Amino acid sequence: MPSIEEQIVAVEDEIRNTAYNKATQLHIGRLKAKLAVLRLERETRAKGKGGGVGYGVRKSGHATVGLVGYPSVGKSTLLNRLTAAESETAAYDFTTVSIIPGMLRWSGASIQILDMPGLVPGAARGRGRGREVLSVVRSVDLVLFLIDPDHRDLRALMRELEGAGVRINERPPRIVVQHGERGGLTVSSTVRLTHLAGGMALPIAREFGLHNGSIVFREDATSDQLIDVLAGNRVYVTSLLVVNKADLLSEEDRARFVRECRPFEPIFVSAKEGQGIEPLVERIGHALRFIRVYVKPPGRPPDRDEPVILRQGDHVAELLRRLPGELDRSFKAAQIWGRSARFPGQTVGREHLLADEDVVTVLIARGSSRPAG
Ligand SMILES: Nc1nc2c(ncn2[C@@H]2O[C@H](COP(=O)(O)OP(=O)(O)OP(=O)(O)O)[C@@H](O)[C@H]2O)c(=O)[nH]1
Ligand SMILES: [Mg+2]
Repeated sequence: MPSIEEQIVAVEDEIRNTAYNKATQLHIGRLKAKLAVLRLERETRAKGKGGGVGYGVRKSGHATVGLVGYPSVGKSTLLNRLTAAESETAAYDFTTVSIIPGMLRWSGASIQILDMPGLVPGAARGRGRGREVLSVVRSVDLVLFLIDPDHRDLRALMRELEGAGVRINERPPRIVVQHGERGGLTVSSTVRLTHLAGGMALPIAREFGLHNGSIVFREDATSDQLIDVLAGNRVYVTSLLVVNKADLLSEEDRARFVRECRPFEPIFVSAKEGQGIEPLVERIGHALRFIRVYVKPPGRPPDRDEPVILRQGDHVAELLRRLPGELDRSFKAAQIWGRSARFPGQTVGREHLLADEDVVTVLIARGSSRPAG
């Protein structure tokens, strides 16, 4: 019986060597499902041996950003440039052997930046510190891919992450899978399926041992997306691409990077010389989709110096959780001024969606001890 690793390599080879067309579509979908199942198996075994979980970095700040790149591209130099951290840097590979955190401030938000050991192909199989790096990547809010003039293969870097169940700049597929006890498997969809038409979903589901239950497609998903949902342990992270050592690049070199990296829009920096750092920090802040909310105590002006930092998509409920005291229980209503308000001073409930630079007064129920700000 070949080992899991050998089986994975064999399936990967077969996928690579099968030309994709209408006739092989189903076969390839099934192979990909098989591969996903084998990888899940590998993860489970690694965890059992205690090799699964990484460094146990303590997350802090409003968001966490991971620096991901090949050895020697300048991750540690960049961390030191962005934060007060002092991570060792050197002109040889694998200088950094553990996760080094630093803190960056952006418009009142604290952003934790994690420097990591260099990533090399084969990381998911445990090469280098790959497994630990990948497990940390799974928990960050934003990945900064770092490449440089000598290490420019972004695709291979992304493939490493993808192989570990990380989905980059994608959103979770709109597919709902339910497991049942008996009665077979039903597939339905609210849209026309072009990739998985004609029962293509069934053999893929079977690879995952799903024989009873239902699959509902709410979008025209691909087999890869179905596999992601069936595998169930995928994480969806946003990423930015940084080209470091821009001090070594000519105008033509830069233009080539821009062409090679599409659809990414690379941010050129020189961590060593300090070029391009401010635009990078801006892009990080925007990618994290922070919003600033100013709390206004009743009858007093808002506190403009200390915004509460939330993320786009957050509601009054998330704001309440951030404020001191037992506001969640004594909350009656909120009054809103700003972009999310239909008119100044609109009264809203917990489910109100907040916008950047909103001013909010929290009203608490009569009988509660403290008027909340
Ligand atoms: N020319 C130039 N060299 C740089 C720049 N940033 C880093 N370097 C050099 O690149 C080498 C590697 O830098 P590190 O910051 O140690 O790289 P790393 O990505 O942390 O490397 P590992 O920890 O081994 O993965 C060092 O010699 C740095 O001085 C830059 O912007 N321009
Ligand atoms: Mg380093």
